[in-house]
Amino acid sequence: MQGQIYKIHSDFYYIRSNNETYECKIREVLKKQNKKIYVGDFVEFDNGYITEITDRKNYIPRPSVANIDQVVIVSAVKEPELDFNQLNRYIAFAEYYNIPIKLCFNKNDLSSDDKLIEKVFSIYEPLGYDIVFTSALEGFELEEFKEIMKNKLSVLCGQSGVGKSSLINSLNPEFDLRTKSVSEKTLRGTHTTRHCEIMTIDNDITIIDTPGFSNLKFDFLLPIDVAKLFREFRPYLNTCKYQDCLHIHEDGCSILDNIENFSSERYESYLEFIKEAKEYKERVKYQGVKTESRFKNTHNKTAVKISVNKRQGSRRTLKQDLYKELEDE
Ligand SMILES: Nc1nc2c(ncn2[C@@H]2O[C@H](COP(=O)(O)OP(=O)(O)O)[C@@H](O)[C@H]2O)c(=O)[nH]1
Ligand SMILES: [Mg+2]
Ligand SMILES: [Zn+2]
Repeated sequence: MQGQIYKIHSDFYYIRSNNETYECKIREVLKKQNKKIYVGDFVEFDNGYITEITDRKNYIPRPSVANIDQVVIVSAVKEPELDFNQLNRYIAFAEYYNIPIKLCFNKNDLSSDDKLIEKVFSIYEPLGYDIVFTSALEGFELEEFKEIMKNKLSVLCGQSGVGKSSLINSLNPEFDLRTKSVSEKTLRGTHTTRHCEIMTIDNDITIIDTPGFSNLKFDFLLPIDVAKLFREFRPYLNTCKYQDCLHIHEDGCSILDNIENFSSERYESYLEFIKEAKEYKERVKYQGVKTESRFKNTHNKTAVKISVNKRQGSRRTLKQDLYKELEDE
């Protein structure tokens, strides 16, 4: 039989297949091959055992989810204040994993600041991301929100307190996720860490509610690859005078020459991410591991490969997941 993993709990895998759910374990062979199963994976199973994992169309390593149709990034226009840099970070991560992006700006009832709305549109609309301004509380644009969620498996991400759970509740009145005020959250310092799970909101809307990508630093890729995560830079990337141009202060840089075409918020985020990637490169150099070794294209991005036996530390990082992915290939 075939189905999709919607929840994983220690050694148990929960599968949805033709509107039925099944609890399965994983076959020894698969375990030995060290194949990790993600929520969202399509699998074959038989008699309570998963026998095969279908190739993924995409995935995010942490939280481990696969076969996502879109990442919906939720921000609030107020409470908490809209943080463009954080938003650009989420966007760049989703770009890195090659997953379509939609932007939702919630709590629109709290702001009568048209300038902010104009600014959001002027920055993000030209990039081609669909935008909705919602109020889960007052019911603004919830139909539009529902429309972008239809017939898709969406990963909903965004800072705590922006209204993700409230938006999910608004999609289906029968749903009653717990929502908490921002102050309640900070008081208790809670991070409502739950297992990530595919929620079926109704027949045609499925959602994974997560705080987002757990490592939001760009400390796993080379500086030269950061610009590719910015859609608006892509057309210029091969036209700089120097091939290794990082578009910071170089001569003949076509991004700097056209800087007025880009929003200052976006360019500032770029500089910040570049800094993180540079720190990563320094660290790699310092550890004496091969930096230049093998370049390989994954999802159209270049990643540096480091030999397995030179890896350090036990904590799994995005970086390691990336290496894992390269090795699997
Ligand atoms: N004013 C206003 N408050 C909202 C809106 N959406 C959510 N909230 C409130 O913001 C707080 C956080 O919401 P919640 O859904 O738990 O956010 P999450 O952490 O992103 O899941 C709660 O007190 C909600 O009642 C909205 O559209 N307008
Ligand atoms: Mg929530
Ligand atoms: Zn340049």
